[in-house]
Amino acid sequence: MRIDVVSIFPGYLDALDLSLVGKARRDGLLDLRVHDLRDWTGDRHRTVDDTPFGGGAGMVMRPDVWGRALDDVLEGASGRQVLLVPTPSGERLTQRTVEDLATYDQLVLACGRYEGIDARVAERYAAGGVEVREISLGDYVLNGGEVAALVVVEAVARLLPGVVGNPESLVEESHGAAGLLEYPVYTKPPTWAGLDVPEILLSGHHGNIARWRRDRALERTVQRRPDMVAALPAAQLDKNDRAVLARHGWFVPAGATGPVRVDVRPGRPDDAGALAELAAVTFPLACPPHLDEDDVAQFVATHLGPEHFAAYLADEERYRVVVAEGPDAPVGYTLLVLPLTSDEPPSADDVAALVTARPAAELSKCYVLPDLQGSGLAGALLTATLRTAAAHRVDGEPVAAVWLGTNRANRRAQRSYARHGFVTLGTRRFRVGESLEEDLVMAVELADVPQTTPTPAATR
Ligand code: JD8
Repeated sequence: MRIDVVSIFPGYLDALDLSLVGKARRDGLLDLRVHDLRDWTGDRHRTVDDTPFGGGAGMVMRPDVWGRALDDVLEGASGRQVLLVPTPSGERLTQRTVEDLATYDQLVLACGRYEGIDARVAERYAAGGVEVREISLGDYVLNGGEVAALVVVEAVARLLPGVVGNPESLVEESHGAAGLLEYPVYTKPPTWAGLDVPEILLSGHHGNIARWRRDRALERTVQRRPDMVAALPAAQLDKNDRAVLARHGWFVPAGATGPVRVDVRPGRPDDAGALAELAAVTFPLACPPHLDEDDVAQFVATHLGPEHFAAYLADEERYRVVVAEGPDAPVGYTLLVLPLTSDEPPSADDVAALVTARPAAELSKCYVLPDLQGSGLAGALLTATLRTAAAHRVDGEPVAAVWLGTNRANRRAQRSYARHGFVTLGTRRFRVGESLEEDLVMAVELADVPQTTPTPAATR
């Protein structure tokens, strides 16, 4: 590949004589030519700039000087060439851009200074059939294009065959094909400044080490670059990946291209309307098929309308609502019914006989939209809800247990509840409209529920 850099400060690019790029030039893997723009001036003062038309501060670089320089540099080069003009107003340079530029035969970098280059330069070459790309390093202002030229040359050169010793090392990099930030790296000594290298890296177990590294890369990306998480292809996320993302509030809906951020939070009064809409969709879906639609609709109208949610959200002594807020609307929710006294029995006698712990709260509703079932969201909602119950005090006593009724046929729900410590205590009769259903009664003692998300052993 040939790269030409034109600048009034050619010495700025001397750093490219060093390190891998310098070696690539000496090994003939890269033909890098740095040119002084003033070589194409014609006057005694080697003038490259003049005052801006329309007034204003500073100076603008003359088009005629740039034209002579770029004509010479672009001429005679064979193959695919592109004229790159660094500017704060350019398209953001990314690893995808760099990977594309690495496929060209010639890159020409026009490094401006002052207030920039006369706009007709880019216009004229584009009109003349030369591919022109205005690029920016990022949303901050530099004094010229040379730094961008250094970045482009190094970022492109290291992708050229033979430049980086072990091409393998290009694979797991930040912004690489995986779309993740890189994992933390360590070397000798195993203990430094009282800090140990993570044990797993000394284990020699390559599978565990690879998993640990991927988990750390996912965590870093979630913490530092949520925009990159949203862009992760769902097809590249395995079960473990999805579990790590779920622990950080990112879930992959069925059929979605990638993860979505879901914020699990306490309900607010203004959630009433949206929660009623969500309940009207989710409650029927959890009902067994034999249930009469009218009965289901009557139940929804009687218990899950906006006025009902407004009441639940307004009375925190009796009710607690936890909402899973998706990008545009709630995608899940739970409704806890709290005891008003420490010895208040569950509302139904058949349940009160089964759930003997006191104070006991009822997990009355726990629903997520179908495309998020199996994504880990129900689990996150349950964890937050059990924590809410555990933090509640009735007559100074912490809530000791949470019970729920779930339709005998709803195996998926029962498995999810069991994963959170719920055990089946028996059954109860549950009325939906005119139909009397049989529910399983499950309960969990909150003393057994860890109050903090267990930190996976591997991170220590
Ligand atoms: C080229 C002249 C300076 C810019 C007046 C300050 C890139 N990410 C980036 N930030 N800044 C640049 C950049 C700045 C340049 C030139 C690139 C040529 N300047 C100008 C406009 C405001 N001065 C850049 N890539």
